[in-house]
Amino acid sequence: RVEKQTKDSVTFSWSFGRYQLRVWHSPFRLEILCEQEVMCTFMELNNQGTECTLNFILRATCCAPSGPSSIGADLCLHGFRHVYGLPQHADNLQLRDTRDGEPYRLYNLDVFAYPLYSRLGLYGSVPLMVAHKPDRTLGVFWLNASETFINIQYSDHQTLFYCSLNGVHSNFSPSMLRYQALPPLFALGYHQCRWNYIDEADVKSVDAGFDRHSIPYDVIWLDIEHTDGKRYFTWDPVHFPEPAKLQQHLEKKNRKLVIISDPHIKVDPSWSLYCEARDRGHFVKDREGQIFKGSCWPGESSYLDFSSSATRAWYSRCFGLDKYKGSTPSLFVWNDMNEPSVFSGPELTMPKDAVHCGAWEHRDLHNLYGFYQHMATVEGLITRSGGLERPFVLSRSFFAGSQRLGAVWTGDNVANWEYLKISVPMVLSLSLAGIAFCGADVGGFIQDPEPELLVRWYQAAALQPFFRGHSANVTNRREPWLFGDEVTAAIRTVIHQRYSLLPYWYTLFHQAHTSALPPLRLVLLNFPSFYVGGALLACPVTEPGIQEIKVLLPGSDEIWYDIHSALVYKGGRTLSLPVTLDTVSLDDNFTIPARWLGSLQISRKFPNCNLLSPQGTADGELYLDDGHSFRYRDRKVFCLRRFSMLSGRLLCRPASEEGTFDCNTVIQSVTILGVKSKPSAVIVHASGKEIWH
Ligand code: NBV
Repeated sequence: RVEKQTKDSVTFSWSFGRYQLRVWHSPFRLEILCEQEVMCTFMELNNQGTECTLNFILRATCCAPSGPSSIGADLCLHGFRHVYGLPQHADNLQLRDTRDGEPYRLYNLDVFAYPLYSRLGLYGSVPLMVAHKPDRTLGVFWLNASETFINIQYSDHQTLFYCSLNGVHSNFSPSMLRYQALPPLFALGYHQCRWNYIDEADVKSVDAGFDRHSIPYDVIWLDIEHTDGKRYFTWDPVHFPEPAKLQQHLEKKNRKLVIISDPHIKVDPSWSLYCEARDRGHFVKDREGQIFKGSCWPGESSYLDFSSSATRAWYSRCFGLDKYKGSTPSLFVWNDMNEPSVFSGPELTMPKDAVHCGAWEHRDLHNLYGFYQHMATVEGLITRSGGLERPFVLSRSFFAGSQRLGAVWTGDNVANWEYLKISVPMVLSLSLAGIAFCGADVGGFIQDPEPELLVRWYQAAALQPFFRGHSANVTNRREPWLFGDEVTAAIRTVIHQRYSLLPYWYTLFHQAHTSALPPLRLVLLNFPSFYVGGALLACPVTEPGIQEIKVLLPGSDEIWYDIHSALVYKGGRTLSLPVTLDTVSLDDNFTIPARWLGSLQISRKFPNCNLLSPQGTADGELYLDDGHSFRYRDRKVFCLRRFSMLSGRLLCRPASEEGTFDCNTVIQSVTILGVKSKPSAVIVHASGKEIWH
């Protein structure tokens, strides 16, 4: 409502006056206030005389056929000195002052072995910045999919952003930005990938290797060589003659196959899929109106125009079980090269003047190209199951909203310690920007990791949402059992630990799905520590030869338990924990705060239940459903339990009136930490009935 009007300004307010928007007419600027305090000012540069606030400056710098298409803005955030976000960059978590060099760039590009500590745009973009100061957090979201540059200037009182974008788009709607998709449970397990597993026998032998070494895993992946001449939706007839049988072989053990499907289509008039796409007008055009051609893995290729809903619908149908020969319901998909990568194009991507449906130039929607392929693939998998099953699709390129589609990863990293270290701020920055299902290739994609690095990478990645080992074609094989018993044992321990925490991860994804809170959360100013949910503090080892790790335990009133030793520590102090290769597993590297009832094991091999109770109280949730279908959503077939510990009583009760799911799960054991003296008796009740002493 209009709260106040003067000759210079008008003030609107909402939420009972808590928030206000004040518009000044000369010079024009906008102020956003919270509880009477100005948080940020838009167009403050117009107001030369006073301190800078938040400004957007419109500029026309580029003359496309459709006319000038550049827009600029600046804004000032008052009292904020820490700003995060704007993935994807291989850089520190906190955004830097850019006066010393280049601005941050958001322009989705295929950058092999990307340089570190760089503001160069990588595979995906989320134009969201989050600023934080005590008691206040503020987000700035710039909904535009064109090439974007952001300058940042910190001062004692404020942070100033300048954004400029080369283009104006979009037909993108904010409704696309809703919460994280709930992944199928298997997708939170461990994934084993390589460019490439050579043939069906190779896949089966790697699969058997996991069993032989008692290492759990859920998914094995096939890269581009599985196809017939890089024609996606086909199989190499020599190396993969019986793909459906291969999937059935895996499915018997409840394991899945993921195959790669890139957005470029081989120009091959003898291939029906190419002809269909060409004849139905599904390719991007060049500026002359001809089908755009560029080179990629198959040689001369054309690129599907995923910005067109008709093209997306056609592409989705290509995943139908009848159409995609050799596919079964246990096949899932990986979209790579979808920035898009064009080997013959400027900066290895599509020329900005290529033309999409509706006469949009590529420059206007560049950062959305991969998002739209991801969307079409997801729709394809959902449709394939008659709308019943949850999809799993990994995409290299992404935009704001990609969290609704599936997972992303940090692309072509290198097997060295610096890339392990940078993986932490990269996944935290993605999480902060809402892209919660993310991870980095374990071990580093390019080059060969030394065994110590490989182990440390497994230990760090097991604490990140998407957990996949992957390696390039020219690297040595690196299945977990190839480096001697000590390394195999360390990797086995850490993957087991991941599986024992799967119910926790799944519950965190349920929370992300319903409230948008990401599983990975920042511990401000405490790198490389981060929270996994509200309960775990993780501090991965990211340097070689480490014998001791220092962890700052947050919160002076908080009580922390070492997950391994159950030792109790008070927050607000820095702990030194001893570290060796074989003892450093997740156990040694993180502690659990007392407010959560930990790892209630629903699944597979490692039943346990930890109850963590400082001062006799603890509280937590557990979410369960069938792990794969939409029945949790459509028929409310799920179970959400709340566990609370108070005055020596542990209560387990439904946290939602709605769900009905007979999960047949029993709690096998309960561990209570922080008890001052040995209990004299333990009594267990079920439905009001005492059942055990
Ligand atoms: O398809 C091959 C690779 C893939 O393994 C990797 O994960 C992607 O990021 N792909 C890039 C293309 C070739 C990279 C040199």
